[in-house]
Amino acid sequence: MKIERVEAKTFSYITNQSRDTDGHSHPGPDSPATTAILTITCDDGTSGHVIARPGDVEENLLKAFVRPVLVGADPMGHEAIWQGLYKWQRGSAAKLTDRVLCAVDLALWDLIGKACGQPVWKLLGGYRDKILAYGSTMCGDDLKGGLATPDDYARFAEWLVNVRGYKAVKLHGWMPPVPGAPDVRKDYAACAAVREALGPDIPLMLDPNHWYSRTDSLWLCQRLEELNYFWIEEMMEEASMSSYQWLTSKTPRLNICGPESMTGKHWTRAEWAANGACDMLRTGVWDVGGIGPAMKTAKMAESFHMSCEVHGTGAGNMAVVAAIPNTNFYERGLLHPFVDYDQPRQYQNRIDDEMDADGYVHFSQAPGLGQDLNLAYIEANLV
Ligand code: LLH
Ligand code: MG
Repeated sequence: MKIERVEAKTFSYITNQSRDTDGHSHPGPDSPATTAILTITCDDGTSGHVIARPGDVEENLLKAFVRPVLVGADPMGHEAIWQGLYKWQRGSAAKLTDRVLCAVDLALWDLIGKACGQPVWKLLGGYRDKILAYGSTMCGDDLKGGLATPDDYARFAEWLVNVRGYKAVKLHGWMPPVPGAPDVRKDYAACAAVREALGPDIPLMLDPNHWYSRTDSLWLCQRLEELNYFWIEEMMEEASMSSYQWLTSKTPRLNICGPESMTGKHWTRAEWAANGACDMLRTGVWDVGGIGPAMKTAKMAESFHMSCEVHGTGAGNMAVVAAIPNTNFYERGLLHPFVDYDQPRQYQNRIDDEMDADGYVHFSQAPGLGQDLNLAYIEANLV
């Protein structure tokens, strides 16, 4: 079995979510958007797909870096393929990003699963067939009845838990360019309002503005200790590992979770574990360059008796969460009172992460990554 073709197609769909000037998602009016599908096909016709941002699977990237490594290769050699791409990153003038590596790795794993007739999460370890999700809110906004006030967060958290069935909630605080953000005291007020609304026992987490100072971060963390929050993530620039060592040493009753967006894949995460810069490690397929480095992070974390909390949603992250023992939840979102998260997008027959009334996300038994894509819609809406 040999890889024969690697192709990307861009297509359009309608969404009611938009990104602000700092890249955070918010609800908006229905409007056209584009995304892409990357497909890897073998000589026997087996293929694997992944949905990716168009910029991560541009034709010039596929031509220059991806096809030279993949075409003619045995798809089962995913580590050899990943290493082949990784070794090319340094000389690629920063064009071959970790997100490109991730897109290729996910489509390849989807193909491997289909070739083996097995879901990817079972090939990776098959640790569990369901997990509790935490409801991960969008960042705060200034929309009336949205996520504009601490009370808005409290009312939405009540709905998430008491109506939709979530057993844990993570708040994303207010971040620029939302007027008045960042405001460490307002972030705290939202955390306090949600704790008050949900009672003392439900696990709560916070992902605030990513550029707080050490002193603002410590002030916030000490108050989250009093509110019995489970973890906080990315409250400072993650390039400064010593700031995280400093903060972790000062917050014995709050778990510091990271790094999320810091470059350096599993190697950076090993440095954080070895240097006491966090209590819980963080990985995510789109942050570290695919399933391979995310699994390496998780196994390394296990060796330090640390949990590895997986950043983000989607089929690739679900495969990792299902395969490993040392994680607490699946991150489901981003959620907002104005967005029906359970509704499939036009290019999906089914969302990847359906959740039952008890707050469990169940992992697909279908071969591959478990995405149920509407390929006819995609073909009919190519850009
Ligand atoms: O800044 C944001 O919009 C969120 O932090 C987002 O990146 C989200 O994916 C996240 O960090 N979740 O943990
Ligand atoms: Mg985060």
